[in-house]
Amino acid sequence: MKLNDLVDRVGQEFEQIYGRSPRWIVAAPGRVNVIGEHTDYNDGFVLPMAIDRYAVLAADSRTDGKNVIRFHDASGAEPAFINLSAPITPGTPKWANYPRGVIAGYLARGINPGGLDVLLHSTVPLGGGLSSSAALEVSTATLLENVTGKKLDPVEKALLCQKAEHDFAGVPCGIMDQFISVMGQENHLLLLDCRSRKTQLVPMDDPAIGLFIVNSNVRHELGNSEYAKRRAQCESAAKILGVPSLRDATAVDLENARSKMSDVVFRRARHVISEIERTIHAAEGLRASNWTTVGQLMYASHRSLRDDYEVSCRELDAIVEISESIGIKGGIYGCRMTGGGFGGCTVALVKTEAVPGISKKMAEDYKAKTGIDASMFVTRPASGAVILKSRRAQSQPLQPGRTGWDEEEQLRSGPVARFRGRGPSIAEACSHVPGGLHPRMIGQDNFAFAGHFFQRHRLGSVSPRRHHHAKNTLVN
Ligand code: GAF
Repeated sequence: MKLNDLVDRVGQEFEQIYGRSPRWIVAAPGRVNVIGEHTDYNDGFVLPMAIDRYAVLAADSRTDGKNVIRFHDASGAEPAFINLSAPITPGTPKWANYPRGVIAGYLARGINPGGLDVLLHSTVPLGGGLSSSAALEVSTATLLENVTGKKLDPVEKALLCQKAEHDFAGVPCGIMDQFISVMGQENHLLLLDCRSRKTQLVPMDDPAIGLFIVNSNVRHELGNSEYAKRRAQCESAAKILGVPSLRDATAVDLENARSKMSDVVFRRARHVISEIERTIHAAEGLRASNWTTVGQLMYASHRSLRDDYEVSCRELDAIVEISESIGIKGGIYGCRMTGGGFGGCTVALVKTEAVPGISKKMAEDYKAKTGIDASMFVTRPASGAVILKSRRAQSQPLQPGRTGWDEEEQLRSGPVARFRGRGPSIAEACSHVPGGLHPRMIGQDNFAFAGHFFQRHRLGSVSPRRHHHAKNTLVN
């Protein structure tokens, strides 16, 4: 479902449950990691992208003045009640521990949204390794920022969400999932250096190439405990090597220290060290549109995760084997498991024109090999967290020298963008833009457009921060 349609749907669902329209709507995406698996907690590189599957939250202030956030889930899960007047601790229902942890983080920074009625509708498959939990954390954070008008720096926001997962869900995850859900950009992968936390955008805008996701529809229970074990094994390898983290070791260092560690610890470290290198090469390959090389790196990553890191499973291996049998001739350059492992999804780099044939063959062969029906979809890099409806209920004209841009409710319908909410003068000005505001101007070009617009009308300049925010608030 397109994000616009999803927003309409969530608005209606909110009305059915709470009897009025929501005042705020936000969304945060799930992700797929193209390469760089189990490297984030080793200070390495990862190369994820946001996908067009979102955790959407619609909300309004409570009408009874209670200092409680009431969370309903459109899927029918047990509702949650979070009392803001008492210390927030993990509890039941368990799914609400993600929002609980995020709310606790914002309260600790003095950011308090007050009592709210909230509805969650998520299209990120649960347990599919596509970061449904990070999407829920980041959408909660985005909602609190929208409601209060107080925004954290994006890095701090992502780290707060990661801490929520550590402290409230008990999962010692790295930083990848929350970073990409906050910072994803349409048509780009994000090369994230997990040590410096610096990011580089890697364009992925060739319509002939897509990412094909196959959900194995299995989730083996081992996941969380094995994840923590892997982290501990990596730390022990780094200690033996005498380096702060595996990011600082080379394949030669590891080989030289082989006799000092167990075979298991050696193989864990070999995966991480080689995966960091593969990730850097894959980013170069993508920049050069060298799809064959990127595909080979993806297959190598899968082998390493399967044999050295031992986080794959029979079903994921089956999907990769089927992909190899389809091959480049059939439209698949490479394929690998994605996310923490032990079930969930694979990601393949494919020729988009070949997707119908690939889907058919994959469905048949996977069913024949495992007896399970796979789900699959093709996706392109989507945008990170987005505000879809903002807190300003009243419209106020813009004043010269002020932009107010980041508080606009921005909707797009049909071929021309419409802006409504706080700025009737923006709507008016949009209609003065020769030829109207074409959808292609949404995205990269809206910066230029915004600058042009504000200069034209002498309404003051738009600061880079507001430019950034304006981009993040656009609906695709
Ligand atoms: C999970 C974690 F949440 C991430 O931080 C990352 O470690 C990933 O597994 C493996 O690459 O998604």
